[in-house]
Amino acid sequence: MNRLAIILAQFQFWPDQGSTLAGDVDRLFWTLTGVCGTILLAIAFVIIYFLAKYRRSNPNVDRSLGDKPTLPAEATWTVIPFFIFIGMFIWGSIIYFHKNQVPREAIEIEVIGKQWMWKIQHPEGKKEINELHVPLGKTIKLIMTSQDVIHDFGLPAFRVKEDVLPGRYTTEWFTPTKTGVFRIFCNQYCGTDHANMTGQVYVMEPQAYAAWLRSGMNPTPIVQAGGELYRSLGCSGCHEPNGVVRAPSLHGLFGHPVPLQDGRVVIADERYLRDCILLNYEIPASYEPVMPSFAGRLSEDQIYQLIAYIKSLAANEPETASVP
Ligand code: HEC
Ligand SMILES: [Cu+2]
Repeated sequence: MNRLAIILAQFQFWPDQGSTLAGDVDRLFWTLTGVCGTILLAIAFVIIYFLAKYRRSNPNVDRSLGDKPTLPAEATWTVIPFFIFIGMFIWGSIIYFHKNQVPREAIEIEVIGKQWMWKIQHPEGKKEINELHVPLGKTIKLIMTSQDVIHDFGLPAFRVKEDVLPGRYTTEWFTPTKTGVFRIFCNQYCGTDHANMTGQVYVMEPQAYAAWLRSGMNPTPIVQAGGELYRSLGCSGCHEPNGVVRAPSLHGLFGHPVPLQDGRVVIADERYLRDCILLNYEIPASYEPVMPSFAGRLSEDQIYQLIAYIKSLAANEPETASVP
């Protein structure tokens, strides 16, 4: 088949409903379309009707202004649509907030966009390009960044898309509800080959996914790779007990609030850890700003591995662990 034939064969008027979010988004979309379409048709009908009725050549109509008060009619056609549209706004907000609230229990998968491909890595270390294998019914959280320009990881069947930006992390999540092959698009124009920056999501039965993860080479799990970096880069020399300088312990740090020297308190999330390693502009209170910047020395993969390792330090910690 040539390219055009492939595109035509894959053409879908409406994407599959492949995630828990899809039904919610579609109900809202069709309601919006229905309400707006109805109003459009009603107004168009009235315009056409009056055009015909009050045409200049028709002498048999009453053209006087009349003396009925217009306020009740005007109030009605203002107040009723007001509540309809505010209602849809609230409905849309509920779905939006739900979409932006990442569930705690999720499989975290790394996504790196670059001109013009998607590089993906699973926690167990398995890598893939322009393909994403996920298990059915499990919540997947994608932690995404870009190596060059702004991209956008779009998964129409799951009704999620999110910009993928250089220098920071963005996330998106979904819970697939049916097995199959679904499409990945780059949804942000990113240069010449933007239109070819596509791929496939394979939603598999959990056992098949587990078998797929085990197939092929035996890669290093991300957390383990991060631990190795943590030692080889000398992070452990400062951050572990008896370090060469007074540095905060990273055990139990992730997900907790950190008081900073400038008085702010920030949550130690992926963004914070990334900026600590690369930018050194947020200094935790009561520490000297002596940590060297690692900007330019680490690949995106390595930064992600270090962060995954620091996250694992928090997960293994007892609940009582507090932030230094
Ligand atoms: C020379 C010692 C030293 C080295 C090497 C070092 N750090 Fe640090 N780090 C510090 C100090 C001191 C602070 C607190 C003051 C600051 O931010 O400069 C800190 C702060 C941090 C913080 C913020 C901690 C908090 O409690 O808010 C993180 C995260 C961090 N470092 C990660 C790393 C990682 C990852 C590496 C290795 C790539 C590393 N550090 C290497 C000394 C070091
Ligand atoms: Cu792109």
